Amino acid sequence: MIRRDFLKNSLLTLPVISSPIHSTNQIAKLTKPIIISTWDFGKAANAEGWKILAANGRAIDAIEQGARVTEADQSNKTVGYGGYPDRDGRVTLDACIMDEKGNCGSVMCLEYIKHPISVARMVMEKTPHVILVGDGALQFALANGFKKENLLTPDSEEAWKNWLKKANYAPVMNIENKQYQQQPETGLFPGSIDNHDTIGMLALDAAGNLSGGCTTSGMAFKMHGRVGDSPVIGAGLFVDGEIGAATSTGVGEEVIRCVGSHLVVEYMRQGNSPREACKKVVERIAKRDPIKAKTIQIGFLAIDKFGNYGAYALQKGFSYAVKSSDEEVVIPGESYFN
Ligand code: SD4
Repeated sequence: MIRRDFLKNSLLTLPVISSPIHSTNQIAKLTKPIIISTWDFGKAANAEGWKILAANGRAIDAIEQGARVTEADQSNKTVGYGGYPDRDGRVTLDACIMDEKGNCGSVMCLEYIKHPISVARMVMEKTPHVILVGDGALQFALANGFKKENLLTPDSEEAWKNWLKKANYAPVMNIENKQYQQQPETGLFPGSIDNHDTIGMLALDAAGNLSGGCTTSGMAFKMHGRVGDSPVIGAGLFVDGEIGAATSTGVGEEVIRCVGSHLVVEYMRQGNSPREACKKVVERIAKRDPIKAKTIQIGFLAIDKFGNYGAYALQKGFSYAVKSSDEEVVIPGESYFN
């Protein structure tokens, strides 16, 4: 039998592999490449990542380049350059990146470097470690050619000085419900519901490989040294090339407590759709502390290895951006509380 016939015949005898069916009876379709990101501003980050994906590039490169757009955007007060400082006036950044093989890198409490996502990638690729923190992370970045820059913009400095007048340490994030919003005079979230948050990005490339990244300046006016979920592998980000990937935004402490992104991926492993998996984790958070859950925002975003995606948040106001060859959209996230 010539090789072509052999292949044809053996394919005929192979069991038919049906599309994966999630428990919602939603039939998964294969969408790749695709890139998704938290919040409305994820659209600009996706657009940059898409350039790489559309040219058959790697998901990990799309993530890094996409995240850099948000990190460089000084109008975004919770990521990178222009991010709000901690209560001592220091801008400390957290970021991590992960690929489909479980390779990952993270930096925590990194000062003076505009692109922590790229430092995280370098930790992943150039060291035997996963995490570098604080001064060690800075030394590593400088030794690898990153430039030391002042990241505190006049706007963010002014917001911090306003905050100092009362120094009200009650971090509340992105809650649309007025009753839970910080008052504008605290300076905590000027513009209130329009405050922007961490970017978490997930991408599936044309070769079917998944990667993710997450980058943030963390909670505004946090204690110096405080690190949230964003750079913690498993909490703010998790990628399993055989299943899917997830990322989070919101009050990091609560996400760390349940190792949220890893949990989302594990729920997907059990057959839940990305949306259902995110919802289950949000429900667990809400159940653990129902009173606190009313006062904070947490959102999860997930994608499976077929390119199906979904999200779920505690509160209204969460959104995410999607870019594939079929669509370029910003989608309002569903929420536990309405
Ligand atoms: C943190 N999760 O540092 C980050 C902040 C954030 O939406 O996501 N804001 O806890």
